Amino acid sequence: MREQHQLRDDSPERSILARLILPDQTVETDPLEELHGLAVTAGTEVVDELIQRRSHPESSTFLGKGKVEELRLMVERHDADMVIFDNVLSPAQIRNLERATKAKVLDRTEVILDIFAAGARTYESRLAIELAQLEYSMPRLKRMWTHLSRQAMGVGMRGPGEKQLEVDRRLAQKRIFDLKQELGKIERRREQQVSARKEAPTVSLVGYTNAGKSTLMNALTEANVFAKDKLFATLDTRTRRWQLPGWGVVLLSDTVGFIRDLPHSLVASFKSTLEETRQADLLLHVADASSPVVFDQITAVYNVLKELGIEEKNTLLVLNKIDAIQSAAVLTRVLDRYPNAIPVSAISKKGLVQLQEAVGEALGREFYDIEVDVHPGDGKLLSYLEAKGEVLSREYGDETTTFHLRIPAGAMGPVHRDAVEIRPLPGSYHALQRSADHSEADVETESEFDPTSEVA
Ligand SMILES: Nc1nc2c(ncn2[C@@H]2O[C@H](COP(=O)(O)OP(=O)(O)OP(=O)(O)O)[C@@H](O)[C@H]2O)c(=O)[nH]1
Ligand SMILES: [Mg+2]
Repeated sequence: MREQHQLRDDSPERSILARLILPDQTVETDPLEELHGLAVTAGTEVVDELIQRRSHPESSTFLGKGKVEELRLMVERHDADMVIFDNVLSPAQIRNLERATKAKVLDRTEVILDIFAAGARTYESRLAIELAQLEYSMPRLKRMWTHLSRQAMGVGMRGPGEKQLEVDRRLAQKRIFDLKQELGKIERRREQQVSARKEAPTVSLVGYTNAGKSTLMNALTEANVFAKDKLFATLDTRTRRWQLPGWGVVLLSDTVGFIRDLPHSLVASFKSTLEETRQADLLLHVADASSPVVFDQITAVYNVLKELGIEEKNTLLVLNKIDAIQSAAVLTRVLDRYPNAIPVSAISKKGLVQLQEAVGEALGREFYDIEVDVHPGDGKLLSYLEAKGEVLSREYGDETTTFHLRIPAGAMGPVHRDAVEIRPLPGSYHALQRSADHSEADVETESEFDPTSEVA
């Protein structure tokens, strides 16, 4: 037995997925699809699945007696290393199931924490995940110790005494305290940094994991952030400048995705990573409209936002992946429930113009449509115009360079001060929501991006 395991050292651990479905739960077409994604992301090979429908969990073993036996046989048949539950289990239930199945038993939270731990790259997110893991495992320390002593001394040996457990618990508490202090410091620093950087309105992408936030960020800003068909591909926040056509510059942030039943400790500890989101002027809630459980995912995201205390923020719902929707009825069903949502495809770029308009409208800022003459040598003003405004054309004269540009009213200060001449263009001073005209680039692409065509 032991030798077999050693032979397989390099190969992934073999997992069996399990889920208990209670009568009041709505269930996906494939109730284990998401857990399958999590298990694979965590690096295991899924070898079998088991589902039980039951009126309530069995208090000691979670599953009913017959199912536990079925699970044991499954583990034996596949020589599986672990069973992963889609539910949240008590430490005692895990212990009893491990005893009965002779395999490692993980619950949903542990797998999510594991994925975060493996993927965390920055100092900040490493601390956050360590804190979440410690807080989650504190009540489970006894079980962890049983594991360790079993490894060291073999099955059947007595576990560590209460004394050792107490020492251990105190160490963990001390570490939790230190981590909270350090994260608190980072959080305050972040808060200041983010608000100091606020030279432009900020928009933050939020949404269920794998909904396409990073892909949308790339499509909108050519940011080249990492996007992948993988749960929790993004764990840190990235901010990029986004030239909103006909509007000006905004800062767009992409951040970690949410998932249902996200451990509370994890949400809390990721507060500083989510600082951009907390301070954003507008949230773009990206949902995967092609998912059969899109409603549940939208609800799950609202729940996390609530937990972060930012559910009241100005939010636009973006229905992504409309290219992957098979029938028009599917999209209609979602739009019936969320009539203000904006259908897009980050991949085919359909609907992006409408999205940009909606964002401009939501941010509701007034802007000037002007011609400005600038000294060609005034490098400072030249780069200011490029940064703050949308340059529609440039003309190089002998004495001056003339820009046709749209620029937010609030950014006009340095222009008034340093430009040679400013000429407002007809109908120039207006808010975007009242404007029906678009820049040339907009008009060209708009017909291509009609979100309602091609969906059927
Ligand atoms: N068909 C289709 N697939 C898309 C679209 N947008 C994104 N995807 C795919 O969805 C998968 C997830 O995309 P990401 O952009 O990484 O998703 P995310 O929301 O950033 O996910 P996490 O960072 O893991 O939370 C990738 O395989 C993308 O190619 C879309 O509009 N249509
Ligand atoms: Mg991402």
